[in-house]
Amino acid sequence: MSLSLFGYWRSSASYRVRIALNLKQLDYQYIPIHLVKNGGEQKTESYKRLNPAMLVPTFVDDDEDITLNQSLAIIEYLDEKYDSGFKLIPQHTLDKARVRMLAQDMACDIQPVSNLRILNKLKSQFGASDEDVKMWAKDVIEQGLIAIEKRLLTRAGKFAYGYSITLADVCLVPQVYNALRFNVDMTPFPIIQKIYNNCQQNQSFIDAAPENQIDAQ
Ligand SMILES: N[C@@H](CCC(=O)N[C@@H](CS)C(=O)NCC(=O)O)C(=O)O
Repeated sequence: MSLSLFGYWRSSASYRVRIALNLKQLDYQYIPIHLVKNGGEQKTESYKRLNPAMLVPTFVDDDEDITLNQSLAIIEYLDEKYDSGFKLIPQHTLDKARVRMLAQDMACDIQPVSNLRILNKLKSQFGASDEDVKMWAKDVIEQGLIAIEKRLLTRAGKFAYGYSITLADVCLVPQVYNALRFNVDMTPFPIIQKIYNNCQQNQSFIDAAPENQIDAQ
């Protein structure tokens, strides 16, 4: 088995897949793609062959000639294909939908709107300052977390959905990392904070953390 992940230390989508690979106890090679250096290595011809959307992450299984993009699709693939480690997607139809709902709150409604290329566009096309784009990202994250905190009230336990780690936690930890990066005040989000802290006790989350990657700056 020869698995690789092309990612960037601070990319929340790459962080999700690193957590999932660790929780599934899968060995993989991590190949850094610098999103800023030289205008962004995600825009090179060689990387575009792996992901025409010019985004990280990309997951590759050389033995099976598989290349996948989109962190949630990669994680669901890993969870279905490998029985090892944690089961990240519940079996029951409604549980599965609720876990995906939480995951998509973060991966579809928060992260894309505060992604690097959106922030760059706000600056280059609409004259936003560095301070403006930081406020934009902070606001988008805060609005998203307000909704998630309310959702978690009903079904969170030790983790985002009950008492075992799921895809929702795999998305929550990188999202909180981003919130902290943009100086979001986390005091209105006690449940999110509790889950974040519980996840941080797990070695798979620790090993996947941005500061523990070979390309961390
Ligand atoms: N929906 C995609 C999002 C991928 C994405 O937005 N990646 C960001 C880093 S988190 C990226 O590559 N940004 C580079 C850019 O904006 O140029 C996924 O979940 O994999």
